[in-house]
Amino acid sequence: MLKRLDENPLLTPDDLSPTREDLEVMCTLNPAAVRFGEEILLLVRVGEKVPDEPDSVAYLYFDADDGELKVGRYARDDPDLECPDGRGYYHHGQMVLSSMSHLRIARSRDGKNFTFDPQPAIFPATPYEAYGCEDARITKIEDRYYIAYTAVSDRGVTVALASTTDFVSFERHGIIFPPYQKDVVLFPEKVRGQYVCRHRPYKSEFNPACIWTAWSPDLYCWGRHEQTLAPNPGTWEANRVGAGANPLKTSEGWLELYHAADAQGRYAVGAMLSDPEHPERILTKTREPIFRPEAEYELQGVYHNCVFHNGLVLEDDGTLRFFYGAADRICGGALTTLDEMIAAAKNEL
Ligand code: MAN
Repeated sequence: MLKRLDENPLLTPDDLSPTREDLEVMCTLNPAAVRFGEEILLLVRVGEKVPDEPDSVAYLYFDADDGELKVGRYARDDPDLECPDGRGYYHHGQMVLSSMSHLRIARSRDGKNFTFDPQPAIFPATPYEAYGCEDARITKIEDRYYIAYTAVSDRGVTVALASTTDFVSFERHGIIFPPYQKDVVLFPEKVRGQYVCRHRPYKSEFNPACIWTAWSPDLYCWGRHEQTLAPNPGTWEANRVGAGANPLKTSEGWLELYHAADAQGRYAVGAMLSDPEHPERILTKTREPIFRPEAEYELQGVYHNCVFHNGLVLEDDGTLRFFYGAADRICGGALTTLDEMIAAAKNEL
């Protein structure tokens, strides 16, 4: 039902230059997506790193006091250093990321062939972004495009909001969710007089990572939080769930695609429909994933067995352009239709 594009991978680390000569691009992943006039825009997470050295591991961080990127290092043979997978290291239990991400636009006329802008769109600029800006979602609300993204630092994992009208200049609105939060996606219009979002608090010793719903009068202050979707033990969504791209208003309710990970950490995508007036209530959801890692570039990468979806474009003819990060390394795309995704959410396919 979701047909991978023949052009995949759409974007790879070879498609752009690093922001500094001493760095390299390690990954181009997890793209938000939007139609903007004649173009399809992706807002891609670009991870940069210090090239590998034999005796040490290096990490990048933005030093807000000095306003510049700096490099930290640990000796590879440090007994307190652990490397669980390609995403980062733990030193005395504290995580450092192997790459630092910024957000960059890639443009296309056909939704298949994309070219990166020469400069980043959103680059770490505050203490809350010291370790990077990750995994954006774009939602058009009235005449502005709002971008919710993950801001990572030693202050925790938070969610920041920015907006634009032209995808050239971006206004920052600060942190809208304190730690530990990810996967915030705004609904495109008010529901019963309030803005709505999904968000995803981290797991704790009491709870797994669930999708929540919150309400706001102004997009900045969020309240009336409720849990909407929890992981399902023993299934493809046993470990965690998180919102995908912008919800779409349909005749059957709000249609959303979301990500889930199983007990082994394999990421897949599901679909759900929620009540038009009460989006905190799910009407129906997929029993099985609608998209799971199958292609080589999804099975092998920085983080294996991963399809992470946060970009969706609905065309006037009902075509749905689905964009995703594969194995935390490259961007992919697939095509489906709105009708098929509604049928998938209702388990009718
Ligand atoms: C988390 C996020 C994503 C990433 C997946 C898999 O959900 O950090 O950015 O794609 O993990 O590593």
